[in-house]
Amino acid sequence: MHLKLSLGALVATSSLLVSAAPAAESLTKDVNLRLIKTSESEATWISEEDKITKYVAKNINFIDITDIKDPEVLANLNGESEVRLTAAAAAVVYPTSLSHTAEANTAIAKINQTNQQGWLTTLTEFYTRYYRSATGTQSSTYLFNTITTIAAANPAIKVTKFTHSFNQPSIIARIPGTSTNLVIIGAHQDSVGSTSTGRSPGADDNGTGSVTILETFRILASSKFAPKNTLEFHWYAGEEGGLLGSAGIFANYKSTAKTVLAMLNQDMTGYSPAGKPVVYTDYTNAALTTYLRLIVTQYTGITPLTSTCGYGCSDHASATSNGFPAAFVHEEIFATSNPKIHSASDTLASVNWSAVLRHTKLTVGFAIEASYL
Ligand SMILES: *[C@@H]1O[C@H](CO)[C@@H](O)[C@@H](O)[C@H]1NC(C)=O
Ligand SMILES: *[C@@H]1O[C@H](CO)[C@@H](O)[C@H](O)[C@H]1NC(C)=O
Ligand SMILES: *[C@@H]1O[C@H](CO)[C@@H](O)[C@H](O)[C@H]1NC(C)=O
Repeated sequence: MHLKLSLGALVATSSLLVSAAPAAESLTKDVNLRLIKTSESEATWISEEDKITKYVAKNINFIDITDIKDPEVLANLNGESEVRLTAAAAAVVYPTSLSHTAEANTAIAKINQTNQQGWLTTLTEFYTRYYRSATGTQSSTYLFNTITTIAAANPAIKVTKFTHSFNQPSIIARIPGTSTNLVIIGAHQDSVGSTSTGRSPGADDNGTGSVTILETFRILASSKFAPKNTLEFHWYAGEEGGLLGSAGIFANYKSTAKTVLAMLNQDMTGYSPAGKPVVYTDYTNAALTTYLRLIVTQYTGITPLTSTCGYGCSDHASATSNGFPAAFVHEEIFATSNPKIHSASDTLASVNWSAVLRHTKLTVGFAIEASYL
């Protein structure tokens, strides 16, 4: 069943649409349908499996809004108004020069890619990290245990699972600061093949993002880095199902009035024929993105390219729609991005480790610089 509807009707009638389905559709199937958006103006009810075979496998981005109830967030997702930042986020002035380069360079010198290669090897050995699969739960447990072991270096760090309506939890590691204001660095942990049951090593998409932020976290944990702002590392579940994990977490942070000063999405970092990181300018915060460009240039020695990524492209969109400033740095321009993602060919062997290193450097730089905001 596909229903395309106008955006005005969407919020008011979304609960009616399921019952307005053709009589031939069984109730059981209706209950399992999901409402997805592929643009500000389009929404469609489809099955879980269709999300994978008709959208993910064809690289059509979407946001699953079935569980999003906040009218302000829905209005943002419908493009009905300019996204309003929370007051605390709007008050942030991002510096125009960097003042913690010595400290960041010391941390960057500790990057150890042997760790990243080991973690990514294990992540890609799960048959799939699809968020509704048994192996997707197991891969999340592996990640949680790995993060917990790393966190043991600093008893102040808390590692928690953030659970969702599906079995794979997101994971949050929190390094408390002297302020409760948050700086968040995220990547998604799940993978998907061309069907929900297909093999999906997901090495680059997005295993590389996961190990990029994991090594950053390891360096800060092992040095007992004590930030001013509280630093959180997020490994989102269910990104491939339409940004599900990040939507759940940022809805929770909005409803509990958390102050987020910056969110950096770090995703797909190991494929870079052009040899330059790319900063995306859509569904991101312009001031934070300018600051990110400064950080990328400083810590990689490369002026990043600029591009747009489209609607529902990745987890930064969830931060943005909930009123938090977000930025996204990616391995390549989307048009020439890794052709192997979402297939059995997205393997460890095709990961470009020098590109992962570059992204890890800028992530460490970002974590340290932004912790002083
Ligand atoms: C991994 O991250 C990308 C963004 O880099 C996001 O679009 C996800 O859906 C996932 N892979 C892709 C490009 O589909
Ligand atoms: C890098 O990590 C590996 C384990 O993953 C370890 O055996 C090795 O000693 C580390 N190298 C350095 C220079 O710390
Ligand atoms: C691997 O990444 C590096 C660093 O970004 C880049 O310069 C190089 O061209 C890439 N190699 C391939 C084969 O894509």
